[in-house]
Amino acid sequence: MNTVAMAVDGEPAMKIYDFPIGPYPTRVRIALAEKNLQSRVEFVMVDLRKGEHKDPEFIAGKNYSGTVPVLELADGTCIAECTAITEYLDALVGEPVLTGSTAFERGMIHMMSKRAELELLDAISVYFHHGTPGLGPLVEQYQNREWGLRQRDKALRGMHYFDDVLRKRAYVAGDAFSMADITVIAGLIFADIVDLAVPAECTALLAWYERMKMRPSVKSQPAFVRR
Ligand SMILES: N[C@@H](CCC(=O)N[C@@H](CS)C(=O)NCC(=O)O)C(=O)O
Repeated sequence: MNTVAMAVDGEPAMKIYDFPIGPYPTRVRIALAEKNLQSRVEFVMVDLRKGEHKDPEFIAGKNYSGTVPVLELADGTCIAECTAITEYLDALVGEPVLTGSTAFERGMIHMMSKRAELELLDAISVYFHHGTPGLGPLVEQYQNREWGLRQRDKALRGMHYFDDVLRKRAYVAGDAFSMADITVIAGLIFADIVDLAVPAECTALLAWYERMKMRPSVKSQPAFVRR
């Protein structure tokens, strides 16, 4: 692991254990950019290709699940899971609100973000790890290709679902950008990595994605810049 960036404005530094082009870390990177909090964090690179996220030290000290991103607070407390990290960051700074203000918004955003994980992002992740060489033989010690291919098909169904949603509203969970949009964006970043094209008939999803890629918080991400 090596530190690749550090900028602190007098506030206690938080750390993000990160793999900059990874779809899940990109969720937190977008949230940080939306909230203008990048200068409050130090990014620590965890090289997934070398299996650094499976080091016993990382698992014991940072994240039992052996994944990134992880947010480490100044007192050493580690918060894993993109949804939890986004909720923490959202509560730190007022605007823009990413996880909802009213009970209705919070419920909708949490549901749609979870659905974006279940039906799209996590499904593509399983396809990546099981239906493709994934992170290579050092990391992928068990693969079940059939399970991977089923999850790829599930993700394609998920794309149709989100296309349908976006025919009815401007954003995934309502009429404002939210954590749910960020989760679908990460799903489409991952789809691109595994060469899973969004079906051409999903025109609302494709048009929404083009709009999302114009947001400064999105287009500045290494996942896009490297292309
Ligand atoms: N549920 C976790 C998933 C995180 C995740 O899968 N991150 C990827 C990075 S793109 C990872 O660490 N993959 C490595 C692996 O699963 O071996 C979250 O929301 O943070």
